[in-house]
Amino acid sequence: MSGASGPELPLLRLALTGTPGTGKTRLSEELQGLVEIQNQSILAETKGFLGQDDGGSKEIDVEGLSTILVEEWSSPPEKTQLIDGHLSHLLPVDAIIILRAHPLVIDARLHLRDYEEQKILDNVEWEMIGGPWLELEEIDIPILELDSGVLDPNELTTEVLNWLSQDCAPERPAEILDWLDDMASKDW
Ligand code: DAT
Repeated sequence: MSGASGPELPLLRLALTGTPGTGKTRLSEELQGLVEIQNQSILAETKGFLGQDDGGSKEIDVEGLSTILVEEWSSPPEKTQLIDGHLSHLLPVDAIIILRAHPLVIDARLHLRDYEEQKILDNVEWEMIGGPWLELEEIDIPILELDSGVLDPNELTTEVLNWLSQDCAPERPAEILDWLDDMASKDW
């Protein structure tokens, strides 16, 4: 859909969050041109909030970044913005899209990457226990949850655009995906 001029969308800043492997990058590519995509790590680096942790990997100071963004984002953007990043739901955004996928799907997708086993396991567990939802209990902004293990990128794009066109209604999913419940209810 790159470069297409799509439906009129509300001028909001949206987080596109989810466990690594849920398809944030892929969905961002689909939405490119319809909304302005920002990568959370690049945003953090530009603003000086991307540091080095002990293991040498890059770590975002989300609190520091949020503090300056609250001021910078005090008025609406000129174009609908989507901030792609697994911590983007912790930024001062107007609405959140959470991508989910069954832990077994995450496991398979991350094995195709150059990730260490422990990192894969940490991410699979994070997804299994509900991922970003655990950090959103106090937050009172619209949230859309989509399953990238079921919907292909094209279908996800349609869902996102429909939701935005309806001014982010409904504000919450009728039921949050619960992989543990799902597994418990299976007759093994
Ligand atoms: P993320 O950016 O959240 O880490 P990604 O966009 O790199 O995830 O996608 C991880 C892998 O999953 C990649 O191989 C593409 C595939 N993928 C992404 N979205 C998908 C979808 N809706 N259906 C099937 N596969 C998908």
